[in-house]
Amino acid sequence: MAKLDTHPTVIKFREQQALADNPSRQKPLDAAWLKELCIGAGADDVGFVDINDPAVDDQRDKILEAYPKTKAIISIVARMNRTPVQSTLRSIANTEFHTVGHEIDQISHTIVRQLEDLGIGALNPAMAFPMEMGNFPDGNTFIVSHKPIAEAAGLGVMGIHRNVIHPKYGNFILLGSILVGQEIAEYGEQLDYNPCFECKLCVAVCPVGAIAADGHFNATACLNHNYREFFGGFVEWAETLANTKNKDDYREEVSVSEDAVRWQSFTGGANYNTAYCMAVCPAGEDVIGPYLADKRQFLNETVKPFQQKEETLFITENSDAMAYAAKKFPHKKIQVVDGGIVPQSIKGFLWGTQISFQRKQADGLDATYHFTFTGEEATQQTFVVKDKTLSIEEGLVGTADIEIEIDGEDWIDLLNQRLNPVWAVITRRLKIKGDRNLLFRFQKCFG
Ligand code: B12
Ligand code: SF4
Repeated sequence: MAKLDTHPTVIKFREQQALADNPSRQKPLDAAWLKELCIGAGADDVGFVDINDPAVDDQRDKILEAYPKTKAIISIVARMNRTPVQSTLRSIANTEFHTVGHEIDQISHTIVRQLEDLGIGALNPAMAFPMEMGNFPDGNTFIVSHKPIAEAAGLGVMGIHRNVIHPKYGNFILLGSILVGQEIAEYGEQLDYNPCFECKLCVAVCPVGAIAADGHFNATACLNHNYREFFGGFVEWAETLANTKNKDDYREEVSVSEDAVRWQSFTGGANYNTAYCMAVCPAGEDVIGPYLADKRQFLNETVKPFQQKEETLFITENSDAMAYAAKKFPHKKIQVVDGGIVPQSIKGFLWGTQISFQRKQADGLDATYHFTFTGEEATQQTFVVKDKTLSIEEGLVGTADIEIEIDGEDWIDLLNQRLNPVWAVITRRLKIKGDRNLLFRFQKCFG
């Protein structure tokens, strides 16, 4: 091997390293310099978060798995244009979402390139898709959860609708995060107020009632309708395709226009069915003007068109969304769909139940369930449904109202309707001690 010290590559590399006056050589990195670099790359706002910030606690392991050298995180904000997001025509709003979504990925790419050229390691997980979809439906598919990072960086706070509201640009923003291999000299601080002023317009406009006035978010109501063209709807379509015998049989299940929508999603990127909560949010210094000027006019021009829109809503049978949509929006058509999150493992069952819990379906239920799963994923778990909330604890805790013992694989087969519950009881594959109706009520709590 040639002597490394005299190799032209090594000489040039060391010459570059010697440029000591460049702020990129400073350790920790100069915050003002880095901010300018990010704004220059196209970000509308930017903030920095220490990897040891408590706000990162629940995602630090995942972040370090993606990039073990992470010392800090850059949070990126890119603005969306309001008028297209406020259009009731989905193709217009989605063009804005896709354009700015790609922009975030491009901005993050440019920042990582510039840092890399300066010898600073950085990694940019996607703004949304592609994700680690192989984890679906048994766990989260995203690598970084951008919202808590943006909050910790001081770029905004989640409103009642769970979207981050920037103090100036309102919620008309998309977010990105870049993992950086060096410390940064100054980190952001959480805002000392929430730009959300609780007007509840997001609550009034969501067609599937995913947003409650008390801030509760029904994630699967949103997922099943809004993401119909994404993974949940795709899986259901593939199963329909497999189950139908011929063209006529298929057409009984799937209309030509649904196929046309699906074609568009495959070729041009999947479209969101709503985001009405974002469209109507008047929070933010640049946004609040029309609302303050004339609330009634704002309601008529910006909120009512979404409420009055005739459209198809995609809702699961056992969900809070079903009763809500039928009552509040009788002019909207409801299409009953299979649940988007049907677990394929016990791990997935424990994750998915927390997200798909339907609190109105659980009204009046006060019960402790002891589950003993045997087999490969053997575990004991206590589920308590009380006051319309669900809590899950490992082990058999407290006094059970019902005890269920079953092989984990059989349980998953039951949930996927591959195993008949009556047959499972007769063959003693499903052992139940206590009031069996409680199991029936339990199953109804998830949609
Ligand atoms: C999973 C996800 C969803 C899920 C869950 C939404 C949610 N509130 O978390 C669904 C499919 C419902 C969804 C819908 C939408 N999303 Co989305 N989504 C994400 C994603 C990938 C992660 C969100 C996250 O961190 N959740 C966890 C915590 C922080 O949020 P939370 O509200 O406290 O969590 C609750 C639920 O989400 C649930 N939960 C936790 N994990 C998961 C995972 C899944 C699959 C589900 C269904 C639920 C769920 O548990 C919590 C208890 O209620 C991010 C991209 C990313 N990588 O960060 C974009 C992101 C949050 N989405 C975004 C947008 C814009 C939307 C939509 C408007 C659709 C659209 N047109 O783009 C709607 C708005 C719905 C709403 N009011 O929240 C933006 C928000 C920008 C902003 N200003 O805040 C993000 C940040 C994408 C981006 N890069 O900009 N989304
Ligand atoms: S629409 Fe109103 S209540 Fe909903 S997030 Fe915006 S400011 Fe908050």
